[in-house]
Amino acid sequence: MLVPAAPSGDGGVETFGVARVRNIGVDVAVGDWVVPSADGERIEHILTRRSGFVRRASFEGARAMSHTIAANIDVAFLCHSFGVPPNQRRLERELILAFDSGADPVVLLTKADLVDDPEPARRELEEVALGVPVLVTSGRSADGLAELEGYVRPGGTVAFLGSSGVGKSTIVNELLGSQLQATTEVRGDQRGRHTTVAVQLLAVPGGGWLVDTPGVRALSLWHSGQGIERAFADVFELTDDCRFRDCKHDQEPGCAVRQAIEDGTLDPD
Ligand SMILES: Nc1nc2c(ncn2[C@@H]2O[C@H](COP(=O)(O)OP(=O)(O)OP(=O)(O)O)[C@@H](O)[C@H]2O)c(=O)[nH]1
Ligand SMILES: [Mg+2]
Ligand SMILES: [Zn+2]
Repeated sequence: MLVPAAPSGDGGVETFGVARVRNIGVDVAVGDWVVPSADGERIEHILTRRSGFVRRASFEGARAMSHTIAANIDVAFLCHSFGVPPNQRRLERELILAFDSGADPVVLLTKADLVDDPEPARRELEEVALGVPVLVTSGRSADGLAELEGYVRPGGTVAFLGSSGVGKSTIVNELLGSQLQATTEVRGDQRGRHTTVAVQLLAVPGGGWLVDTPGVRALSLWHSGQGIERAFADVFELTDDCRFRDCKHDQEPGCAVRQAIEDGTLDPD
């Protein structure tokens, strides 16, 4: 469950005696830094999080439980595709969530190769972007990728958020320089297929970390009894119904996410 902290060079040495969590456990999230026990079997201590993306987890009694899906994110790329009309409302909700998380948001307009003039859509998102940079990029033509690389710094963590099919994993692969993350053709209506179904922490060869996430349909605001909280919806809600708590939504029996994709009940938008 634990992986060494140092991603590069010598096969991954635990330089400072801390490791980074790749899998979601009971009290840890993807991106957490932890101190493992000497035998590496247990977590002795979880380092204080600098930032966290939170979602509502299952209701226990009348109480909504929150659950951190990614921790210690420095920069959150809010990904929107030129393949669909710009969605200002969605971006507004994403910005609230990102600011809440403690990460610095950056808006990413993907698939620039699909349009002749990127300016109209870019301007529309910029109107509601509250001064956050709106970058134009294409994973296919590699336009704008150098600018993205500037956000990936040794020790820093960049997360990709956005609807299924906008091209998150394609850009992640470009930045990694390898096809680690699976990608799938979008449907005719530009909707994705939920190719990525679990949050993934990936080490960039030159230093730094990327977090690839499943496409989420909506980002909901919810009431916890202690105020309004903001959370991710859909894919993450389904994971509560998977048989195994640490389900990777791959080949596990009783996986609610795979089932919903097969049934067509998971809205890919
Ligand atoms: N034209 C064009 N197509 C792209 C670009 N980037 C990705 N695609 C295509 O869009 C489809 C979806 O890309 P993915 O990278 O799987 O999208 P994703 O956001 O990771 O989707 P989920 O994992 O389902 O959330 C694939 O067929 C990609 O080849 C791009 O810059 N231009
Ligand atoms: Mg993906
Ligand atoms: Zn599952």
